[in-house]
Amino acid sequence: MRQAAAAEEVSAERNIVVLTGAGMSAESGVPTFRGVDGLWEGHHIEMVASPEGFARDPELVHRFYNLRRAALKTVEPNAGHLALARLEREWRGRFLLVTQNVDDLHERAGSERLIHMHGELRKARCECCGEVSSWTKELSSVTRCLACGEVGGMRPHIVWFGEIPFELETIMTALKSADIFLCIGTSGVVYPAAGFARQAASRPDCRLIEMNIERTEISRHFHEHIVGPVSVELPVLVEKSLME
Ligand code: BJW
Repeated sequence: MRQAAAAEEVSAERNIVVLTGAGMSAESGVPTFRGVDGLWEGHHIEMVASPEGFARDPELVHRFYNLRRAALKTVEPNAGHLALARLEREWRGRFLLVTQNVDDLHERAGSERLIHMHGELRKARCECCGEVSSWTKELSSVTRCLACGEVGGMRPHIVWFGEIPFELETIMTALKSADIFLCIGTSGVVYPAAGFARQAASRPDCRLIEMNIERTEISRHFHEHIVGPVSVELPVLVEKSLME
């Protein structure tokens, strides 16, 4: 692929919005959603990541998130996460990293200007009082809220199907003035994130770059495609982009 061409475009422009998906963390050992191992204990993601699924079987949903929260202790940021943190530090214009991922690998790599649009595994929310708190332990149907004391209202601070993702207004504003939209490791099937490329493309001068190991549902919207794993391709793109 045309790494050099993509890098030239990146360095020449000012405002960049980066969107990451599960492919970003795949090489760190965090499973993707729609790969060959896309089922969890035989359940489709919609069964365990929806308000209906939670109402039907809260303990199943808690177990799904408890296991994934615990698994965060066994994974580390990869070279791609580190490259994005470097891009943010050394970028001369406005920078915004939007992730669909609920792991904390971007922040552990050093990213700061970061939106978790689908929530965070290491946070919990009380449906009784609305308090959002850091959470590294297990959650269950009998967990007590540390803020209001109610039992039974605690849930993962995660955006499930049918719920509205976080900070959409900030994201849309950034996309409207983006000179570059870099989309990394997402299959482009879950909205509204899957629509960000079209939104960015509505600004005629915006360059759209997609990085993935394969073509996706939204590939047609992009001007450039970097085909390969993030741990290899992102450090190369960032290095070239930051060279004067
Ligand atoms: C690599 C790699 C490597 C691998 N290097 N690449 C019908 C039509 C249109 C929309 C809808 C519809 N019916 C319902 C909807 C809406 C629904 C939706 O989009 N559903 C679709 C499935 C059809 N969306 C919603 O409900 C959202 N809310 C909403 O729409 O609210 C209404 C509203 C919005 C805006 C304004 C007003 C109202 C909420 C979506 C919540 C998504 N939640 C999940 C689970 C929770 C988080 C969790 O538990 O972890 O979020 S679903 C799951 O999918 C997760 C992910 O963030 C999300 C996206 O997945 P992602 O990241 O793309 O992963 P994969 O596995 O699909 O792809 C990985 C990619 O990486 C692949 O392409 C690989 O090739 C690549 N790759 N290794 C580079 N090394």
